[in-house]
Amino acid sequence: MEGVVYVNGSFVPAHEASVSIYDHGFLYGDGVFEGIRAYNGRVFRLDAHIDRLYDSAKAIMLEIPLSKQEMKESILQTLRKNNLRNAYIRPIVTRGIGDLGLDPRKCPKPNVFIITQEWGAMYGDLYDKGLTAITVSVRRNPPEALPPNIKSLNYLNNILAKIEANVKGGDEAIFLDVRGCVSEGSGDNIFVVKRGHIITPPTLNNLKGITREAAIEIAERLDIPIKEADVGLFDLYTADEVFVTGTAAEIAPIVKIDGRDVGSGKPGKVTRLLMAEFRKLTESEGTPIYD
Ligand code: PXG
Repeated sequence: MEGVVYVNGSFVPAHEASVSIYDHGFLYGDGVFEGIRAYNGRVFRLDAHIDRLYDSAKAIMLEIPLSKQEMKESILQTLRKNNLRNAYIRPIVTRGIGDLGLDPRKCPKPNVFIITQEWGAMYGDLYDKGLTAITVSVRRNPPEALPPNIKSLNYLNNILAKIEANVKGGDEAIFLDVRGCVSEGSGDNIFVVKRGHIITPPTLNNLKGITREAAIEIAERLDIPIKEADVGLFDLYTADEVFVTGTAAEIAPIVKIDGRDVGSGKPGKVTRLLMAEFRKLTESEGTPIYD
């Protein structure tokens, strides 16, 4: 915990920043967040992340006490205060302090935090070797209960999936939805490649990932056929390639699922091409942090 973090308009040493035990973000996971990356002095797809943060907040009737422009400026300022160029950025908006009841109307003032930290590759040498994945027994929250598109502070569904992958020896968990269709990873979206065609599940049962969107754009630009369609376990087990996308994970190859080799058991051609193109994108676009 180094540097400073943003707390409701002030900058506070990271090790001193705290939330009240009466904050409903702490008591109930009542709040929203984002995970954003900066590469080489530029914030990747900042506007898309801010739009998603405000959409998540709107879905839970949480009014963020900053305009989008103010939020954007506060994020850039936090990065500047910490002298960061390659960073992970975590804006968090909680319902704020209330009483021990659930009712959000008892919480008059949302709390806004922005944490930034130096950040490199999440999976280290696994980008070359590929990750192993486990399909987990816990199902992704159905949209009828808690829409996976709300990036809320309640990540227990994802944490249960991660625990199961950890216990069973997988680098990442793959969720199925309540129908048994493939949903997403614990913190990333999923794609399968079969005979040169890429398929990814529609975003009713998973988060509308910003890296997912970038991967789709890249595939379209390279004329690689790509479509959204339901994916089953059979499709996963018999795919030529599988990869996941996320702000933290970037684009990462999955080479083993539930003990079965994916294709050759090595990162495939399409995945490696998308990884290289994604790297070019993160290095060339984004909102500059410094003049
Ligand atoms: N699905 C879920 C459930 C996520 O949490 C993604 C997909 C990818 O979305 P983006 O927009 O980042 O391409 C996420 C990403 C982690 C971690 O430790 C991941 C996320 C949030 C917090 C931690 O891997 N979100």
